Amino acid sequence: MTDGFTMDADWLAFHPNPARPDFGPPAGAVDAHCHVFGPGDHFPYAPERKYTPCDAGRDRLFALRDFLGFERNVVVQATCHGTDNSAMVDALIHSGGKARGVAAVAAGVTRSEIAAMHEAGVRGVRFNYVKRLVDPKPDLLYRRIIDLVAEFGWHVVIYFEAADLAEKWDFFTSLPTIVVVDHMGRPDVTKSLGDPDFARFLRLMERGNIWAKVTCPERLSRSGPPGYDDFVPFAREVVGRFPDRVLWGTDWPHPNMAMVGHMPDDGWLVDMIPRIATTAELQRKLLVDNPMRLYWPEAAP
Ligand code: 0GY
Repeated sequence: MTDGFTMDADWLAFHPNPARPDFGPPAGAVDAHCHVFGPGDHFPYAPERKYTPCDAGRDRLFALRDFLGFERNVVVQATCHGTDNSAMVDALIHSGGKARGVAAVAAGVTRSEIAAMHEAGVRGVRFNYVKRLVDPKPDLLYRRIIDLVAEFGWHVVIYFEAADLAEKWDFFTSLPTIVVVDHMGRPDVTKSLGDPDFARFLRLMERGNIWAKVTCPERLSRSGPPGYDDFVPFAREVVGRFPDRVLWGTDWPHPNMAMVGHMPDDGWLVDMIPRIATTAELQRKLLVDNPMRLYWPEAAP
């Protein structure tokens, strides 16, 4: 590990030497949820952040992409960089067209700022409702942002806790764009598939414009690595029912895992894919067709 670390970090470092996965992703596979952080001395972390991640620059991300057998990345802005998207945009610009991005923007973002990010490869905006990560903001603020980004064909990524979906239901279902739910809306995977909170999330998915990332076993599982077995039925259910509106990603470099207490091996995460998407066709949709349609429609198969 050569990246430097910030002094006040409460990070766990990403796995320095992940296993080479047995599962070979199909040609053109996209890691559709990952991040870049810093390096902090070049791209400072946001003063209002709730955690400080380990530095994890673009070159490490691109090396991991190649090692795991993927061709493209979708780099998602995380709260520790606030609404300064410089590190993410820098990664897109240096990716040779192999990365697209999802930004977090301030209330006063301008049309020309959105246009510049679009030019760099940003295709979505993320609204984060997880209270341990952000202070709540009024829906009105988000509505203005949606009006701006919809003109560019961007979608909205939402991140929330399962228990908060009921309260946000009317707002989420009023959104006019494609809406991508991070980490399946964070189900409690110790419960059954019939749990009311998960049932509510599945009802949300029944709306044609809602997509989901079947991601983050390392955050959601209580049974833990290497198999994260309790996570699997939930992800498999979502992939099986909504095969054309699901995405997968590593979540590298797995920020804020100190609270969970372990750092996953990215090779093991890739080896979970055939347990979640159980046929070659489902795997192709999850890893290639769906993310290409959303992020590289001009090159989609
Ligand atoms: C993730 C999950 C987390 C962090 C963030 O924006 C963020 O800081 O999304 C988390 O702590 O659950 O997707 O990276």
